[in-house]
Amino acid sequence: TATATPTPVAPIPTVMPDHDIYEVAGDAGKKTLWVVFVLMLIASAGFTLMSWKVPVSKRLYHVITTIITLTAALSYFAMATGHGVSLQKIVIREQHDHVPDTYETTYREVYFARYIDWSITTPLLLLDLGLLAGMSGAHIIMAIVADLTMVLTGMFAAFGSEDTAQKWGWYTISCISFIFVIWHLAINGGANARAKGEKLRTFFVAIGAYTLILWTAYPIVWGFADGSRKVGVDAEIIAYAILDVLAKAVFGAWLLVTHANLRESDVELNGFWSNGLSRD
Ligand code: RET
Repeated sequence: TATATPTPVAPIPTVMPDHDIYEVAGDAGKKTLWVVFVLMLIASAGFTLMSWKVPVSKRLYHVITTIITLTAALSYFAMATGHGVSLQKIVIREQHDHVPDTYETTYREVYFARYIDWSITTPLLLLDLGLLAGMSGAHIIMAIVADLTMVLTGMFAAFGSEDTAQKWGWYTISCISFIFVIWHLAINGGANARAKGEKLRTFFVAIGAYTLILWTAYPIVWGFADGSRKVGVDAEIIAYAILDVLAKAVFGAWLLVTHANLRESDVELNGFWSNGLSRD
């Protein structure tokens, strides 16, 4: 006689397993942070040496550009030593049909030192470009304020919680600010650079396009890393590292070398920026 075997029923767990996931830097990420720290130091030293050949009244680009890489070096030191990073708690609700909802908790590293770095360095990068193009003080200030808005709202986005308007709301505000920055640079910077002659215009268009492409990559990396978290912390660190070296060190070298080769009238600064008192 056949006896029906009861179908086994999976017990409903009374205690949910510990689901916590940690997304933190591994060896590759940590090494990358140290490498960029050293590269930024080397770039700063190189730019300082280059400035010695230039009279003080014409050193403004050298000074600005060196501060940019030096700030990055400090920020990378902070990140490499484990400062300037916090663990962001991310709680995701999982809805189920027949059992109660469960919550999955992930802790992901947010390198907030980046935002401090960017709030100092991106305005200075804009100052480099604005002065090069011969933009007015009013336009440079507007571009810088939009840029600071972009960076600071971007930081709020990074600490925003899931399932609320925080994260992607701030991200949207940051992207709109970014469009303002690009707008000022392309439209106003472009028009002013044109007035400064063919050679300067060609250079401004080239370094402006380079800047535009690199800067646009930042919100894309953010979207994959902090945003949708499809990309791990190491990949995030490496992506930003490449962008930072290109947008700061390579940008600076290009600017300063070209500056040395352009005619004086091409890169002329007005009295306020060059300090008209200086005779050398
Ligand atoms: C964030 C996220 C929110 C949306 C936008 C962003 C843009 C960041 C940019 C950063 C540029 C950094 C540079 C650093 C050093 O050289 C904050 C990532 C629009 C454009 C150039």
